[in-house]
This record gives sequence, C-alpha cells and structure tokens, in this order.
Amino acid sequence: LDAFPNLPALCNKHPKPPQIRFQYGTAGFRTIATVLDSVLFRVGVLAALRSKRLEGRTIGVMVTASHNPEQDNGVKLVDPRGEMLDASWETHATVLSNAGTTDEFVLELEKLVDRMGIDLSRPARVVYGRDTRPSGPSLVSALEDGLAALGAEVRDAGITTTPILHYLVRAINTLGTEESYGEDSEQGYYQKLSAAYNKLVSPRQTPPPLLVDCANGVGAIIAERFAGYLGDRLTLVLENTAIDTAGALNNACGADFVKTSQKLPPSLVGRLQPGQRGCSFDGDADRLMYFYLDERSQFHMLDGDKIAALVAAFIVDLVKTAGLESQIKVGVVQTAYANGASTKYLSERLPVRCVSTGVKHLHHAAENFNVGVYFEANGHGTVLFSPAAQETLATYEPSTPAQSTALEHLRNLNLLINQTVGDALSDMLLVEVVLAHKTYDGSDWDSLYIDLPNRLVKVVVPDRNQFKTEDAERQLVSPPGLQAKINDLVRRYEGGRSFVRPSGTEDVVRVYAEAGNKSNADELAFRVAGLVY
Ligand code: NG1
Ligand code: ZN
Repeated sequence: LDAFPNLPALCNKHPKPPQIRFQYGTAGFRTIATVLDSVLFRVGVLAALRSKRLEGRTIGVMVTASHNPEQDNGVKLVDPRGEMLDASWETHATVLSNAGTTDEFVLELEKLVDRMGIDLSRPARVVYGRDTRPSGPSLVSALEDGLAALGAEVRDAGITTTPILHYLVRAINTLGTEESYGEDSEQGYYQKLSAAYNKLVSPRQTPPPLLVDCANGVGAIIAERFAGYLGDRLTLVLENTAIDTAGALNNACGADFVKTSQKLPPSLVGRLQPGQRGCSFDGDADRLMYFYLDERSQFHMLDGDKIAALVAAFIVDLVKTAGLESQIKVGVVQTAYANGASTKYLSERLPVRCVSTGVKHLHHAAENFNVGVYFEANGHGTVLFSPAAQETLATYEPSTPAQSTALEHLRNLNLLINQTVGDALSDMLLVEVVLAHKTYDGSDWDSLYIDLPNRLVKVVVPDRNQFKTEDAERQLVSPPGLQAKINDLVRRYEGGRSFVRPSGTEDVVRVYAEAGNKSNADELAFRVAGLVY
C-alpha cells in the first residue's frame, strides 16, 4: 500500500468511534448517522479495492437508510452487474469497519490485498449516490476521502434512488457491449422505462391518474422528472414531496408506514378519492406499496404479495399466448412473510419457492427460473429474465398475430423492469401495465385472493444471536425447545401460522403470525412474543 502515501493521513481524519461494533448486514451498514463517518471512509477504500480486484470494473456505492428514520443513514456496495455485493466481501467490509486505529486498518487492508491477490496497480472506478437525508453530504465527503486515498476514478451520481444507482452500475459496465443495459445516465434510465411503457400501454388504455406518496424523499425528485417522459400516458399526482422539511422523511408516510400500520398515511386523507389507486415509495424508492379506498372509503392495501400475484399471473398468460410455455418456465420466490393466501394462489398456478429474508436470497433463487418473479411482502422486488429466456425472446418466430403481440409484450416487459434490484418506479409502471391490460381497478386486483389476517411484532431481547433458524427461517433450532412451544400455541388457532427470526437490520427478534381472523392473529403474535421474551 506504499503506493498510496495519503492513505494514513486521510484515515486519521475519520477516526472510528470507540465501543461501537459495525456490521455489514442485509442492508449494508445502517445505523444512526452521527457514528458513520469512519465507516464511509473505509467503504470508499473497500469499493476501490473491489474494483481493482475486478479489473477496474465499476463498483457502486449508495448512501441511504431507505425506510428508516431520517436521523439514520447507511451505505451499501453494488457489484458490477448492478447486483448486491458478493456475500464473501460482506465479511471484509465488517472487518475493515471495526479496525480500531489507522494502523490496524492499514494492517487489515494489507491482509485483504494479500489474501485476494489484488493487483493495486489496476484502475479503480466507483460511482456513488445518496438519498435526501441531511447527513448525506458529510458522509459522502468521507466516502470521497476513502476513494481518493486509493486514487479511484469517481463519478458522483448525486441525489438519486437506490435502483437508479444500480441501473447506472450495470449500464456503465455493459456500455457498448452486446449486453448493453441502456445509456449510462439518469436520462437513459427514464428513456428506457418510458419507451417500454409507451409500447405496452396504448393511448386508449391510458389509466386514470395515480396518486404517488413519495415519502418526502428522493422519489419525489425522480418521479417529478420522470413524469415529463410519460407525457399524458400516465398522470402521476405526487404527494409527500417535502424533501426539505426537517423530520418529514418516512414520517407517517411511505411504503414502510403503509405496510406496518396497514393504514392510509394521514397526509393522504382527503387527497385519495374513493375508487382511486395510490401507491407509496420508501425513502430510497426501491419499495412499492399500492392501496385504494372502496366506495365506503375503506382502506385496502395491495402489498408486495399482491404485486407478485398480479405480475406473475400476467407473465404466465403472456408466455402461454406466445406459445413459449415449454421454453420459458416462470417461477415465484417468496419469504416466510408472504401471506399464506398469496402462496396458495400462486402455487396453484406456478412453482413457488420460499427462501430466507434478504434480497440476495430472493434474487439468487429467482435466477434459477427462466423468468423469476420475486417480491417481499413489504414491496421490494422485481422480475428476472434469465439470459436463456432473453435469447429465446430475441430469436423466437411467432406463428400467429396473437403470438406475435404476446411476444412483443414480453420483450417490452424485459426492458421495462429494472432487473438489478427492486425499483418502486419501474415496478409501479409494471403494475400499471398489467392493470391496464386486465382493465382491473384496485378492487378487481385485490380480489385475486383475500389476505389472511396477520400481525408482525418486534421483541427486544438481550441477545438476538441466540435465535437460530432453518427451513427458510420458518423453524427455530435455538433456543432449544422454543419451536415446540410455538407449535403448541399455533395448533390452537384455526388457520394459524407463526414463526420467529432475528432481524438482520435491527437489534430485535421479529414474530409473525397469521390466523383466520384479525383478533386471533394479534393474539397468536403476542402469545408467541411472550414465549420469546
Ligand atoms: P429484517 O430486519 O432482517 O427483518 C428487513 C425486512 C426485509 C428486508 C430487509 C432489508 C421485514 C419483515 N423485514 O429485514 O424484508 O427488506 O429489512 O431492508 O420486512
Ligand atoms: Zn428502500
């Protein structure tokens, strides 16, 4: 590392706070923003190393704490194909972030460089962005110091959404190749999505105006710019756009609020009309929740499971109509949090797999299908078209006009969907396309299946690491004996289901329960929580 003489001095500018242990978890590093300065510096160094390790391919860094409160922040790395950081590097990130002093940090770096055989003379290229959090600029400057310490070539994507940052990484790394993902700019992203949408929805199918809750975050900026590309083919009514109001981000609004409280954000009362569709983004616009009010102004939530059901059924139909049933196998990936009714609905139509919580698990499982649909119940998800499926779509020769139309739709969906990661904007267009084709309103969509009443609670425990699971987190293996007690309780509730797992993003254990009616679901959740505590 002698080739980088500024490294120690720059590192000294960003001392690690004592007594804090950082961990690169399912959402990268995420905690209260005031303690993250050293982490950002070190992530900058690590991103540069990862790029050098991959022969100068561009790595992404996103500074965000998503749906979490405004005073939190976080950072995650994006690999060259626009996907989440390779799991083996999560450990390196954790180790580097916890080195106590500059000397210890440099020592850990040297070990990593040795072990990975990293050629430090290679170029390093990094693109980074941040959400609207007030702590963003200072954290980004710590990141920039880390990148400068290794002489990385940098590109600042500015204030942007997590999915746009992922798009940029993939676009930059595929520029001018056969796999080109689009122009490597925010405009390129808008053009790609709007062009695909306009081919999928004809003028006479133009949907009624859609209310969009931007969570007072970056989604407001991006949706506003994007609206210009949609013209009159989809009218977005933007709400909760106060990105400069202190404390407003994700506060009583946004996708996480809607999912956890199962209520309309109070700010939308009187704004959303009965019969109208609305949707909520989260703070970095990678999650999407839909909802509508019925004629009696009753609120109905359409969550990630409902999106999966809507989209998967639509794609399966298109594949059949195109005559591609034997060549393109469509499958769905869910987690244990998926509503039991959605799993039943989907299983009757196509293969469904359950995996552990965390996008990386869902994403990888979805890659095993030709077309893999994955959505977390909380609204994070996408659809992946495998290279083989894309090849089939590109070369298939339809033999009837109906086949040809269905094929064209599938090709455009492949362009409309941001396949690097969940993307609220792209997923919103996808939903609008399906609703337009099916001539569904919110209530038609909602009635695909009826959600089982459910309840999610958090329990603060002395040590969440005591809780260990198997079978895609549906069974506890530790603490010993606890699962048997849960099973005993669950048996007493008709249609009951419950599981317990440690959170990967918060220092809590989560308890989920479903039952035949709401009060039983609540009761079961609280009784299981009582066992956990
Ligand atoms: P944890 O804290 O591990 O439950 C939460 C979400 C995940 C995922 C991650 C990453 C729930 C119950 N859990 O994980 O689905 O989105 O955050 O943001 O929603
Ligand atoms: Zn998010």
